[in-house]
Amino acid sequence: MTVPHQRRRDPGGKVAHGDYDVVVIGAGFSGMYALYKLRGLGLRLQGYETGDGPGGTWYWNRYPGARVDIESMIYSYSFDERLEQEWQWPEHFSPQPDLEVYANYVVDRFGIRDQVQFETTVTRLRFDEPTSLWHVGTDRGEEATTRFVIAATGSLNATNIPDFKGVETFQGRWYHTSKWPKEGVDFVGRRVGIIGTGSTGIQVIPVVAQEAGHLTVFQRTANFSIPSRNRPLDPEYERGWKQNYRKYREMMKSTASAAVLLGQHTDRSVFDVGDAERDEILEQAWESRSGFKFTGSFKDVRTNEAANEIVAEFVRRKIRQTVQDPEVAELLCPKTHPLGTKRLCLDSGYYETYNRANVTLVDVRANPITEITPAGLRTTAGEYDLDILIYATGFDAMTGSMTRMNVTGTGGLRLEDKWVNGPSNYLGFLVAGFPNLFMIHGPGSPSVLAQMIMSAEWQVDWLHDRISFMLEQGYERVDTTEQWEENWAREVEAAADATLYKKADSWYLGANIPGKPRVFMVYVGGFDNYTRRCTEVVDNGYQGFSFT
Ligand code: N01
Repeated sequence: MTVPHQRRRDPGGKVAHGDYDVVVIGAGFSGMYALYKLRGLGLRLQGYETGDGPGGTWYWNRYPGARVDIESMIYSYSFDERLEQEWQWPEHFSPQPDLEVYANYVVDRFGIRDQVQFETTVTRLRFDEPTSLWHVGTDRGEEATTRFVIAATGSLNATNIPDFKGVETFQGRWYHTSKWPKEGVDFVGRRVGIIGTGSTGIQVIPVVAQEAGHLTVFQRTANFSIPSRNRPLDPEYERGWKQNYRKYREMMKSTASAAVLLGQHTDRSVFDVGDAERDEILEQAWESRSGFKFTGSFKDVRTNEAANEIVAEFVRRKIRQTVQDPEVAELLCPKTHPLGTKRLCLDSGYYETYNRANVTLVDVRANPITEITPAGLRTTAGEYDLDILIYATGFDAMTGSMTRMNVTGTGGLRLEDKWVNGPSNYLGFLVAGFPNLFMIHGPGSPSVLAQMIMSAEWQVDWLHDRISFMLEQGYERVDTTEQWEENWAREVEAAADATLYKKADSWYLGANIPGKPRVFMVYVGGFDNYTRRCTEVVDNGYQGFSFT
């Protein structure tokens, strides 16, 4: 449907078009699709992207070993059947370079590239009440006005470098994994240090270990990881997917994770089987080639602490069997949180890496890092001389990309002030006092706990329909209220309370950033329930939305 722009007027009757109808911030997988999809409404669209190319997460995280932990046949766009059929993934779990190539292919194939101004960061967003337009300022000193803003800014975009004393004094080279140089880094013969053993650390460590003269890993929290058993994509397997894509995509939509891992779902409890049978099931899942199939072996791993502990102990046994030095093995055994309550990692030879003579594991929980020095790093137990220091220290997740953008809503309300006690919003989309500003993968949506390409497509389609509705009805503004935000916060909290997630000091809770309010920021009730709730809200007469 094409909607003429003349429909929209300011309160005085003058046309208040703005420069654009929709500004999309970010050209990751969500932003790219938003620009494509909204074109169908005949709107004037503009994208902005900090990087010089598309891909978002898969543009920035180009550290060695970066790889998606969802199967490539699943982790891909579903909006165009020809794209599904013509694209060939070389590997079962795609490495970053393949995902970046895919992103570039998509922006060219669908004419999206010209809609994006690359190498441009949005540094300011201000809502102008008289005209109901957003003023968008960039680091190039430009300012544009637009009716709607879609913040496709990513859940894991705002880099976290811990506030160590002396970070800038280090005389060697240092990098955060998510701002990795395109030309790569030469580790040969170097003394390399890595801080962090989350999903990123666990991927980068085995690769760097193969090149470095010596690698020292500074671990604060041991994490659970299972082998990815990555391999070239089997042509037979690919054919099976391509023949059944429509059916599989529909199945994905009806799952909590927006991913279908064939044969994964079970109603079996850990306690329904005896020890020997349980071990056999876990052993098969461990050896299987389906990644997260392991956690799907039993239905209660995410919800029952005793069930979780049995599966966690299975993983610890694997670690003790793999790592030759018993002290190192023990240090690598996660004991601070239930399995899966921090992102479960998929690795390629992570635990085996600690059998190498050139790798040392340092416990910075027992002996915290006190200072970065010109020569390296100091902990309460000693000093480590380094040539290269890698921060695999994660992100100011879920909220950082929004609060760092300098966003001001109605009545001069600043987003970072509004969110001082946590990221209140409605359905993960809309923040009261910030009309016409929509988030994709916002806090309070399934975001990182569902397959993000499919959930982005679903969210964009949903927004498309809301914008279309507003244009048809001649509405200029949509907002929500604090009451509806509170209602949604209760639903998000209740979903988390039904699981073990809050038992970990994770970034899902904001626990990785000192001073950040502890609010569970991901809707863990499942993609299927989330989409049902959003649909219900609309069907019930746009509950919680106020249109002007
Ligand atoms: O970040 P993290 P990440 N002193 O926050 C440590 C996605 N992802 O980049 O656990 C010492 O998980 C911190 O220690 P602790 C995925 O969703 C996906 O690894 O806070 N250490 C932790 O070990 C993932 O969850 C893929 O005690 C400090 C590490 O740094 C998300 O991105 C691949 C410290 C940070 O881990 C983030 O993962 C990669 C300090 N002061 C990432 N501060 C795939 O698809 C922090 N740490 C496979």
